[in-house]
Amino acid sequence: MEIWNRHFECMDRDGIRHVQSERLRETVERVYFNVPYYRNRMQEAGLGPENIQTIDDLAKLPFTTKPDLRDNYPFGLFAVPMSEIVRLHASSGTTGKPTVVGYTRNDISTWSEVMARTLTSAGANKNDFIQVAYGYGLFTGGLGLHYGGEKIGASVIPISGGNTSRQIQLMKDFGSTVLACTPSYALYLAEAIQESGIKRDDLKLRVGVFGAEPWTENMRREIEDKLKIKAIDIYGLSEVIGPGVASECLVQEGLHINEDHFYPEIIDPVTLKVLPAGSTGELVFTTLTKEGLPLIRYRTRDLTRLIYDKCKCGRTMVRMDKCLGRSDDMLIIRGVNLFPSQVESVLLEMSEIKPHYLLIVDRVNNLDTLELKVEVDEAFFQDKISQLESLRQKLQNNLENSLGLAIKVTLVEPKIIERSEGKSKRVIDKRKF
Ligand code: DLL
Repeated sequence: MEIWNRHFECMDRDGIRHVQSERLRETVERVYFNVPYYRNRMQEAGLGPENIQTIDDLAKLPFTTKPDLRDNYPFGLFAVPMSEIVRLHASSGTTGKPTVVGYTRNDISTWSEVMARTLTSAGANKNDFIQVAYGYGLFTGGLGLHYGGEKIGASVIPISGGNTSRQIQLMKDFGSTVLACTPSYALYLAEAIQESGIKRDDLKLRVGVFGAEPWTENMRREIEDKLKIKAIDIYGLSEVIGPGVASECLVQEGLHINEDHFYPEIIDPVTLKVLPAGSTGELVFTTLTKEGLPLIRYRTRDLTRLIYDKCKCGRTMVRMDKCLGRSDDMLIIRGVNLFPSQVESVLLEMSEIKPHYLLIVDRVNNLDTLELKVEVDEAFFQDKISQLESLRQKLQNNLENSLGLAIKVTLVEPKIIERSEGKSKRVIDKRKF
């Protein structure tokens, strides 16, 4: 198994801590002297740069959140003059102003480096054809994969998201070997390929690098079976850099965090205390090398745990578990906590059902209600109404048994639920309207 940057990716733990401490000192100085917001926050806490000497001092510093970025919209947290910024990206989010991020030339080079690591850990190299079906534009997916692909010398196909029939045609004609897109779009493409009549043998696809949204192990299996490829999970967020924060290797046992650039902590989202190694909680990142938008203890809202054992691939970089939800995606239904990914996992256990679904939450007479609309497989949809009813009942029972929650199930015809070419939308919460 190839490793892009053996020096850092396989460094011993003492070495990595040393690098992190040194880079943290530089970052804290950078934000203290260049970003009034951070200087004020540190002064309020009675701290100066001299108080932060090693990674162990990090816990003294206050957290940064998405609302802090919004309050300083658009460029207020940048640590360099705009003349040094060579790229802007933004993520739209659900409410109000987008979150804006800026990169210096060095940041773009760091991003390409971590994306080169990501693609190499998925087994890609200069002989590959990478079909980048993540959206290009303000979203970081397209250009992130693009620069990483060029860095490893692969042939990059910047097709962007959507236009499914053209995706399939170019996949065949150009001989794409690596597919980069969201897992929900990968599944949509897999079904479209089956329907197009193109045989799997006509395609050279070998591996997929999928991320930007939560997806379960069952979903991975479904995509791997349908596309006959290895499906690799890649993670990142615009604020920290975009994709390239963490990625699985071919062992597929957790995502290696590029912790020489992004230092991870796990905190309890309620008490804000750092949790002991191995606990599940909210992931927090401090950037260690970023110039344009350095972030100190940025709360991602993503829930996961960290794995410090050495991986079979030889990399020593800490791994994060597959991230199955964000604290803000968690639904509370009649007091029961539920992540959409838990529902997805149950759906994928049943071959009669497709993992195309929508959860509709409402409140009727002060009581939360949850309805699941889900597609039935084409073959079963031809069945008698009585058979469909027993299928519906079976799914409802399975959901109740696994999740401890009564969910009203409505079966719908194949292809009714809107497909997504990027991040999928699984929940409509009418309580928020
Ligand atoms: O989604 C960056 C990205 C692009 C990652 C392409 C991977 C591939 P944002 O649009 O800022 O950036 O959204 C970041 O998406 O905080 C997570 O909640 C979620 N997310 C990203 N990757 C994963 C993943 C990009 N592999 C937010 N598993 C993050 C679960 C993910 N959730």
